[in-house]
Amino acid sequence: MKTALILNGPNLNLLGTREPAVYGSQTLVDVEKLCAQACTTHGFALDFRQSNHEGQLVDWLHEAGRLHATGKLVGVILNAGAYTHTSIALFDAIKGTGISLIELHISNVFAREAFRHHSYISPAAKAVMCGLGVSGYALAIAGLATMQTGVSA
Ligand code: CA2
Repeated sequence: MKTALILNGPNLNLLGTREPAVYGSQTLVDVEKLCAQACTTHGFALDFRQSNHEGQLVDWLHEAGRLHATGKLVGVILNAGAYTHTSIALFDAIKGTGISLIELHISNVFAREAFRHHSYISPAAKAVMCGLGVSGYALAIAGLATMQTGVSA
């Protein structure tokens, strides 16, 4: 069974506790449950993580690259939070790994402040998804299945 690695960046541990009009009322634990269900549907093992630290996310992307090399990784879904808009280090960590990586945002970043319109992640991602709320995570897992086989369950 291949693993879907879901990485969440800074402040996403606060999901469901503030700004419900932007991010909804579900917590990160709820999102993990939703991802577990989607992974069961598609026959993937789930590895779900969150960190507020850029270097930790870089280390996890390196780990994903090593897992990809063994053929045991179906892909990565990355919500890098605000690091999306600032981090060349995350771009460098993804670039050249060959990982199927989907960049995900809960909110529609293009309908928000101008500083959220640029992403350092997008040029290194296979796909980008935003504005679908937390259900975007389940849709992105379906997207990994489609990328793998060309067909979604
Ligand atoms: O829409 C997204 O998923 C974002 O990646 C979320 C980031 C933001 O900086 C990006 O521009 C778009 C912020 C995550 C902060 O999450 C919170 C959740 C609840 C309460 C406070 C922060």
